[in-house]
Amino acid sequence: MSADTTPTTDQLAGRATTVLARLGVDLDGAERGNVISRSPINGETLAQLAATTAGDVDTALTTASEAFLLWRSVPAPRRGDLVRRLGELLTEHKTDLATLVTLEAGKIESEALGEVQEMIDICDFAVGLSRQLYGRTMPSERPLHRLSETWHPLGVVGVITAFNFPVAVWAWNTAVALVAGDTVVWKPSEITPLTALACTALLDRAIRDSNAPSAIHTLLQGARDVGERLVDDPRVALVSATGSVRMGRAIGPRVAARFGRSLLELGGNNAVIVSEAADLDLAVRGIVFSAAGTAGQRCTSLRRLIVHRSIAEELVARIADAYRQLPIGSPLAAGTLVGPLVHEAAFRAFEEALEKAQSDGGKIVVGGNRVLAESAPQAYYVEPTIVTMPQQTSVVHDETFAPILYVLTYDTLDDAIELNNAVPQGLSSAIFTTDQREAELFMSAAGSDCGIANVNIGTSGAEIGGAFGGEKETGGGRESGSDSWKGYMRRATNTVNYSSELPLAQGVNFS
Ligand code: UN1
Repeated sequence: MSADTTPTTDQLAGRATTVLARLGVDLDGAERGNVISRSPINGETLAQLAATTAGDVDTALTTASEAFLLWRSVPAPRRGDLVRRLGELLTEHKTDLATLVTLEAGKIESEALGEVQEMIDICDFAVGLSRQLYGRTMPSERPLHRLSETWHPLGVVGVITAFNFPVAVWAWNTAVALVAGDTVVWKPSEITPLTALACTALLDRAIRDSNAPSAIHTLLQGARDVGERLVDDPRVALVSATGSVRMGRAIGPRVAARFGRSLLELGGNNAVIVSEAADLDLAVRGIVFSAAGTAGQRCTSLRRLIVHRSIAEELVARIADAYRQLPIGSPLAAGTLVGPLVHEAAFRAFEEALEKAQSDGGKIVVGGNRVLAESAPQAYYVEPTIVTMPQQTSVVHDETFAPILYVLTYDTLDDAIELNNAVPQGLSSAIFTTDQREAELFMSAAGSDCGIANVNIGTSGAEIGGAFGGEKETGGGRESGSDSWKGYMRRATNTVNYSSELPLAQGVNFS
């Protein structure tokens, strides 16, 4: 366990101010209000910022709508120039932005740097995309006719992001939306307002450097009411929201009621199947990173281990052994692998889930405790925990945003896949096996029902090149790579007649 868990508030706030200044944000001049940035490292306040008022949201949507009229006509490769510049600035300021992610979200240095790298990667991807917004040409059934499709910018995109990936998920949406010709209004988690200020300052610089219209991106700070305005306003063509299933349940129907588009990336309840044919060394490493990394606070975090009965004891013992050696503590301390939970409510959810699991017959193999409470009384550090469960009870069906790994055993691969699919969420999943038949079955139509189905890799840590998202209560949205860009554009089908006749489709005669 790391000792350095109690940097003083002055140290943390001072560090945040210095880093923010280098990123182009001056907190001294900012208005104070009730958006509070509290560092999970010691639970103390880093800064207090003013929330965006209802009037400001309205103004932002008006200017974003006006800017859209300009931006949509800028050639897509020129829009790519802006995103290239953003990628350059992110590369230049990678360490500072990562430090801010550590201070505000509690991520260890390597994971915070990885998150910023994910932003740089999506900028690269989006720049390439700016020359590849391809439509198709289809054979027309009529002579001397051409049938094709064109992709056009959609409008204002409202981006709502969560605390746990405070910068990368914004970048997935914003880089792609901007090359698609959309303008963006961003409502970040109210828990991470400083990282949002920093991202906005970098993008504003990129906008200035590339002479793009300034209102193509606006930051809106605040709580739920700010997000609700985006959800209900018909000027927002697409609401792309990352967060809990509860939040998605509120957003989806409201956006649909006004025929807006939504892209939802909600909760996961991700499982790994470990078969008899698994390379166990690989499995242990993959499982420990996915389940204990980020203190279990990724939507892709591993929550369920479905292991073949014959190897369950050995595998669980090996993972438990690795867990006992995980350094828990301040993410600023060198060597820490498990940082804090984000706040007290997350700790209460951890405790409650463990109580429920035990009353359902679960047995804690390792972990289960809060640590470092004396040196950091306002912060919530917990031991990554393994619980063996007699069956998949309701507590296992819930996503608890904390490092709890439930262990279930299976006898046949069909049973394992059934367990994998038996939860309401459908984000990420994986199998560890060296048997190709098992791997293929897991990825087949009769296999995992999740948006991500991996082989010999954990459930978290996806690359940006693939489409990211999942099925069922995860919300069905896809963002980041592959053809997710289509969600940010509208499609027009074009039929052109270059003959001197007017033949009707389907052979209809109307003469
Ligand atoms: C999230 O937790 O909301 O696959 C996103 C991963 C990261 C993204 C996670 N690339 O774990």
